[in-house]
Amino acid sequence: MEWINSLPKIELHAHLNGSIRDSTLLELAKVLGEKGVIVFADVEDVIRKNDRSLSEVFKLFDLIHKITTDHQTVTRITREVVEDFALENVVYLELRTTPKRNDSIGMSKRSYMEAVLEGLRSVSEVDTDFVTESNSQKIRNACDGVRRKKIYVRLLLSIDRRETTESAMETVKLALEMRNVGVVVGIDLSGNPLVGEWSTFLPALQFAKDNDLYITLHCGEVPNSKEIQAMLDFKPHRIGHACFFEDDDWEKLKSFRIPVEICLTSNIITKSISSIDIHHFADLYNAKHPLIICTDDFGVFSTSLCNEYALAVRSFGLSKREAFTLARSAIDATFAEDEVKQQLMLIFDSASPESL
Ligand code: 6MZ
Repeated sequence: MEWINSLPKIELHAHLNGSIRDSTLLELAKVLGEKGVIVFADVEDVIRKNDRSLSEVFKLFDLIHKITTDHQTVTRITREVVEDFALENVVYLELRTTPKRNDSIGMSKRSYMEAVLEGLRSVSEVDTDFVTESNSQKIRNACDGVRRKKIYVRLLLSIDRRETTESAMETVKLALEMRNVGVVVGIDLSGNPLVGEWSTFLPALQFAKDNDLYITLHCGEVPNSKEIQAMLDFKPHRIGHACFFEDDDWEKLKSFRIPVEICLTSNIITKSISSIDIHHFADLYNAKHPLIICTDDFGVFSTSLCNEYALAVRSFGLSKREAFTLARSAIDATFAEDEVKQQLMLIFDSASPESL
């Protein structure tokens, strides 16, 4: 399915530290192994393992964070992730990451995010646009005369479910400050779904919403009907996963028309969904409910956005035109400014399914 590579695509659910190239992770792990900070062989095994339960995934993230959480590495992985998405024709990327504090290396949530911004600035393989048109500091990499790929990038700051209300609030305040730069558009709630209480995060999320930040929630990644209902009642602008929804939840989701970020490979590998043919993609798609195909963690799950589209096309019998329409429909679900949405429409209009 070569044409899937040429299809313009929009990625709305990608975690920075889940989207690291294996080669980069192994290289970094080797250096830390040599310094005696970690045992390289342990890391190699975990990194190479493709089949992981949800709880193993979160153990892996703890390991990844040990390897990646210094300013220089955060900058590097941000650059590589943006380049990798652009190279598979992602034209708009909403990348999410959890701002981290680590006093021992002088890292604050703010300096972590500055390292991410530095990563965006350092992209050279492709043209990036990550500040709003109205911002006079508009940064655009020079075009080298050859037709280069161009990607719009916006950021979501994630709140990890292990955080306290105060820490979640700090992230929201940081997002509000960084919104002025134009690149940060919203807040995500993620992390191990078996940890933490909705009531802990609600004050910070409500504050974010009251201040017009967009909100997306990991919702229904494990069975928890009380939390799912409370999350839907909060009316987030999007949700991710929705694997363990019951009839009442589907009814509410559909009546509120909340778009769903669908991560097929992630759901199958973590066994949140037992087999692709019973995945809720089909029901939502047939109901014409807004949904977006996403990768979640392309490094951890060894996938790509092309691969996710190919899986959807194969599993649910989508035609080229249907896949194109689905990819284009993601524009409405982005948290981008209207001006960017219009640019994205032009990009899709200039790439009709017949021309792929
Ligand atoms: C819930 C997930 C996730 O933020 O350090 N994360 N949270 N469910 C998932 N499905 C498998 N995949 C990733 O990226 C890694 C962090 O993203 C969240 C977890 O909090 C993980 O630690 P950042 O860049």
